[in-house]
Amino acid sequence: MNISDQYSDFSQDCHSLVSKYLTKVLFEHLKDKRTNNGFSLQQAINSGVVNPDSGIGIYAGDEASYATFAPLFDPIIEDYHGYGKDRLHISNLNPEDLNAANPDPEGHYIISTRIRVARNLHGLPLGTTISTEHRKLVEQRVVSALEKLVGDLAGRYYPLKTMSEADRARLISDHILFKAGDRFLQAAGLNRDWPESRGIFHNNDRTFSAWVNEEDHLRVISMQIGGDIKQVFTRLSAAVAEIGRELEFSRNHHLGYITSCPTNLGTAMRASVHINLPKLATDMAQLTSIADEYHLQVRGMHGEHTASEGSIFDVSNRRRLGVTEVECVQDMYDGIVVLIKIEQTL
Ligand code: ADP
Ligand code: DAR
Repeated sequence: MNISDQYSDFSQDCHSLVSKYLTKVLFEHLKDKRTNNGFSLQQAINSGVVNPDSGIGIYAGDEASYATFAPLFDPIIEDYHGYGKDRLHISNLNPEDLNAANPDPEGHYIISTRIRVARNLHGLPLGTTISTEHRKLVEQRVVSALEKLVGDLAGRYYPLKTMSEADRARLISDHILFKAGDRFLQAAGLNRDWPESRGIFHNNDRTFSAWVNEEDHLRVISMQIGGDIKQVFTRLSAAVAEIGRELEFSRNHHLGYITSCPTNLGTAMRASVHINLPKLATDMAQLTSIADEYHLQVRGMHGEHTASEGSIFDVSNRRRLGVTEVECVQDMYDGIVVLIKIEQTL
């Protein structure tokens, strides 16, 4: 990565949070600081420098980054999450606390439901700066924990390096496998040594999967056809509890679970449905207004930075930090109930 030591003004058409808060004075104050893993400000902001269309434009290299570069991370976290630097983050993964009867039992609207959390191993650098040796150690520890899963979570690990093209295409088309990282992740250093020590684990009926060394050390994913959101959350919670018995995750009382990208801090959870809304699709202003009111994010169905296809949308919770996991799923659920009601009245 071509990391510059000189501050350069961000272009006028750059609206990222890093361009909003990284003044020349702050750059000069932070540019010679390093975390205990040697991670620098220049490495942290490189993605936002190289990609002026970034929304955020900054990644962490380790848990310490959020403290070492706090004068920059704190205002970005407050702006994105509405979460002040003195707040404490509380977790609650108990599905009994979720009020979510299937909002679409006949399957007229919801095609599939997916809930994922990100986790990083305590004491090891994040993907942006991790060495090949440490990345292999992450793979070994995570796969060892995944291979201890039993019952309906039991499955098999598929290293990307030895995966057949047919398997890869099948898993991507089933929305199970991650694609090689985009230009934002590339500029953040997250694609280094690709596909070394990357892979995917999934259970026999592909309702549970885990990504190893993509954007974070581990992504734990529960997914199934239809709108039984509570069942998907129950499976995710059980998997996270089982894996958490084997691995120590990086977290603290203020930021919750530590992630490479500050947008994922806290619960590190994205709960989404792929939902068909043919009438609302003709009124994107109304869809966007409801999404804003119910803290929802609307993406294309092939993942982040992809366009919607026809009237099928990926609708998920936007809040991740300062709310519990139950509240993340409740946010998505409550918004989906409203979207379906409005779709039915149009
Ligand atoms: P993230 O893992 O941060 O949620 P993306 O938005 O890129 O990342 O989604 C990753 C993959 O998961 C993509 O292939 C996307 O199509 C798929 N996906 C997301 N939500 C759903 C869903 N509700 N049903 C099926 N596939 C989904
Ligand atoms: N594209 C980067 C990251 C935004 C959040 N998405 C993640 N972490 N996958 C940006 O700054 O817009």
